[in-house]
Amino acid sequence: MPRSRRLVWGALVPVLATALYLVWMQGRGALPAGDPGTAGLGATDLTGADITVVAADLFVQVAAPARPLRAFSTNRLLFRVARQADGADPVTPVDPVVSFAMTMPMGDHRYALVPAPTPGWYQADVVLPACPSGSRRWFGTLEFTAAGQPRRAQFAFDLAPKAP
Ligand SMILES: [Cu+2]
Repeated sequence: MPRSRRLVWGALVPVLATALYLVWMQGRGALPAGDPGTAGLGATDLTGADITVVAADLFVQVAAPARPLRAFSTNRLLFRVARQADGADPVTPVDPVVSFAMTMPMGDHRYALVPAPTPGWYQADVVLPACPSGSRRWFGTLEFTAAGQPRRAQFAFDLAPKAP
């Protein structure tokens, strides 16, 4: 390999390794969250950090004021819709409903969102069962209408056991 190419690779490999590590840590929710809802742009795992989920041309901030999310407990989830990734230019979602499912049938879990005390945010107090299989992985789907168009944003999280 020519010396110049070795130099290029020598410079690129640490950068790529660092970027992959950061993406991996972000995915694990191990990195500290900055502004609520904007730290995890593009991430879909709510387990360890608040996230911003892309919904077509809109962005949905999803926040959990209290963690861990637990089975058979009231878990408050907060949602905010905006045209910008940083939460600027908020959008009022029409008829927002969040529903929850696992990979196996777990019953119907749907919540109509209500306005939260903080303007621009909508909330649901969610109670979900523990899975008999032992799996903790749940999938959330937020559906709403904006500008006459149906929108959908999806995310996932692990549900911790009920507090002892
Ligand atoms: Cu299940």
